[in-house]
Amino acid sequence: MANVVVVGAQWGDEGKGKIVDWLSERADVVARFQGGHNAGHTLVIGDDVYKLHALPSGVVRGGKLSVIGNGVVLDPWNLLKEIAGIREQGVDINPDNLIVAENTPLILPFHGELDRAREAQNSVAKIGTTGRGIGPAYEDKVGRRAIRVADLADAATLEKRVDRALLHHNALRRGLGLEEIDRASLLDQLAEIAPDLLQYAAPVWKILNEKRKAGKRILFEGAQGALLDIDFGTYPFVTSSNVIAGQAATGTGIGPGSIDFVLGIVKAYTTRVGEGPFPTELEDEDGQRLGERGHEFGTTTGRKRRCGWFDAVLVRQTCATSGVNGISLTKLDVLDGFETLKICVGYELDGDRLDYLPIAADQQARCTPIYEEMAGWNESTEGARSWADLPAQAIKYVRRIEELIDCPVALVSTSPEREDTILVT
Ligand code: 2SA
Ligand code: MG
Repeated sequence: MANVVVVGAQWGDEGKGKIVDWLSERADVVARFQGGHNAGHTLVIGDDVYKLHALPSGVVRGGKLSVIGNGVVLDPWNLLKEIAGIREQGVDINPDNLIVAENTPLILPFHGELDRAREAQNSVAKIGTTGRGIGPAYEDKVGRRAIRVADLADAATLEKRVDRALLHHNALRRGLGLEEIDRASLLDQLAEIAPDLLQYAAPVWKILNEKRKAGKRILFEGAQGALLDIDFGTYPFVTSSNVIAGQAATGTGIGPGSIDFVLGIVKAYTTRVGEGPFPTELEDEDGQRLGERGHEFGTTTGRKRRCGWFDAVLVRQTCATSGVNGISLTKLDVLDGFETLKICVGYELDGDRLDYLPIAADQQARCTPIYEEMAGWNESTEGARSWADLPAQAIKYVRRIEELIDCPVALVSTSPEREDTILVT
C-alpha cells in the first residue's frame, strides 16, 4: 500500500495518533491536510509520551518528512512553541524534516478572541468549540482575507493583507464590544515571527507530487472525525474544515487518484465533546463507566467527553462519505466486563425506521436508536496481539460491527501501546 489516508470515522478522539504512528514507520512522508491545533494526538513510544497538536505525528520518528498542508489553519506562535517543546523531549525538528505549505492560512490572535467571545456570548451561538480560533480563521480563508504563510515574506504585501483583515474584524469586534485591533502591534508581532516560520515554508504540492512520482509512501493524517465535517457532520455542531478523506487531496495538492487506501479509525463505542446531537449518548452508569475506563478527557482542552454505545448507522455513513477501505477498531478493552453491550443498528423517526442519520436538525433530535444487544465478555482484552488472545464474544462483537458498517476491519487496537495491535489478514 503506497499512499494511505487516515481519518476519524466518528466525532474525533478515536485513537488516530497511535495508528498513525504505527503506520508512519512504513511511510516516507506524513502530511496533515485539515484542522489546526484543535487536534490533539497522543503518541506513546516506550516510556515517552508525546502530545501533538499542529505537528504531524511523523515528527517523532526519524527519517520522515513531516508536512503541514494548505488545508490546515496554522497558529505560528503555537507551532513554534510546540516545536520547542518536542525538541526538549529530544526530537530533532528542522526545515529538512518539516515543511509548511506557503499557501496555508494563519490563525492570528484575534481569531481566538473572536471564537471565545462568540462562545461566551449566548446560547444561540454556542458550538462548544476548542476556542483556538479555528472557525474564524477558515472564515477568513473563504472570505479571501486570510494572511497566508507566504505573505509574511514581503512587508508591503503583508500590510495590504492586514488592512483587508482588519476592515472586516474591527467592524465585527465593535459589535461584540471588543477593542479594535492594534495594527502596528500586529505588524510588529508578524514581522518578529516571520523568519522563524518562513524557514519551514515550501511549495508542498510540488514536493508531494515529486515524492509520489519517486515512489515514496505518503501518509495523510486526518484530525477530528467525519461527523465533525463541515459538509457531512452534525452541522452547525461541527468543526470548520472538511474532515473526510477527499480533503487529503485538496488540503495538500495531490490528485485524488494518488490515494491508494483510506483507513477509518473507529472507537469500539462512541464519544463526542462539545454540543450537538448524539443519538446513542448514555447519561447513566454505563456512560460513566465508559468515560472512566476509557479516560475520556480531551487531549487539547481537557474537557470531559460524552460517551455512548457504538452507533453502526453513523459509522456506515462515514465509511461511505470517506470511501473507507478498512477500519481500525480501537479501545476494545474499554468494553471488558460489561455484561451486555448494545449496538445501534437503525433509528426510529416518527414511526419509520431509518438506516441513516437525516440532515434536518429537528429530525436528528427526534431519532431514537434501535439497539441490538450482545453478551459482553469478562476476560481482559487489554494488550491482545492476535485473534487467539481475544475471547469469543469479543471476536463476535468485532465481526458484527464489520457486518453492520459494511466495511472490513483491518486492525484492532487493544491498548495505547503501539505493539498492542492485531493485524487482521
Ligand atoms: P473547533 O474548535 O471550531 O474545531 O470546534 C468545533 C467542534 O469540533 C469539536 N472538535 C473536536 N472534538 C473532538 N476532538 C477534537 N480534537 C481531538 C482532541 C483531536 C482529534 O483530542 O482534542 O481527535 O483529532 C476536536 N477538535 C474540535 C469541538 O468539540 C466542537 O464540537
Ligand atoms: Mg484526540
